[in-house]
Amino acid sequence: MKRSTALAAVAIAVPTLLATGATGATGATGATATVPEKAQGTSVFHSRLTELNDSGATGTAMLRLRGNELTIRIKARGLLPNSVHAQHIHGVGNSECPPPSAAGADGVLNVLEGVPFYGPIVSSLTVRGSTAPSAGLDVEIMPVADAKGRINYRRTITLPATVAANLSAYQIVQHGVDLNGSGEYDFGPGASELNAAFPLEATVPANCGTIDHVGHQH
Ligand SMILES: [Ca+2]
Ligand SMILES: [Cu+2]
Repeated sequence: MKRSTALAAVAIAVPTLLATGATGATGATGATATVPEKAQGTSVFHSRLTELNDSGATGTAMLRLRGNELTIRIKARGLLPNSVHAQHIHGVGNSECPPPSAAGADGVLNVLEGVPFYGPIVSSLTVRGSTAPSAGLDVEIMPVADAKGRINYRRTITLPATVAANLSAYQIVQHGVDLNGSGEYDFGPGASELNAAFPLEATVPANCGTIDHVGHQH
């Protein structure tokens, strides 16, 4: 329980660091602004999640957007089993995931080293409750991989209007990698650059995928 207590405590402190640039996001219970007639109908998107940090974690996401309402399904595998994995939509409208060289000399790509590429959190893909950027590391409501390292996630959320209007320029990122192969998150590889009370392993990105538009439905 010691570790989960630490994770919960840090979840309060870290989101402000992760959420820089995300001011103006409205979160799950955002405004019900009217959507222009031409924007009605459903847009369909796909994302292929490819590993970062040699995590072996891959996946696919299917996204259906109507106005600002997003139904997202993520199927991922190869994640650290029986462990929580924070996941988010990130971006600044640049449609980019970090290259291996972004990891720097130590070979480990931490969250901040990825931010110039995948951008800040714009929506937290929690299992319930808030989807605001400020919930970015609220591990109590983030998905937990099963005993085989799989996450099967589905939720309908409300996106900030600015994100919904340009969804194909954003990315999906899942976090948490057992860098030292110990079978759990621990402090062997060090503490998170976001907060020293948090294991680096719990916050490093495990995969990233750009969101690609595949069509419309009416
Ligand atoms: Ca470990
Ligand atoms: Cu993230």
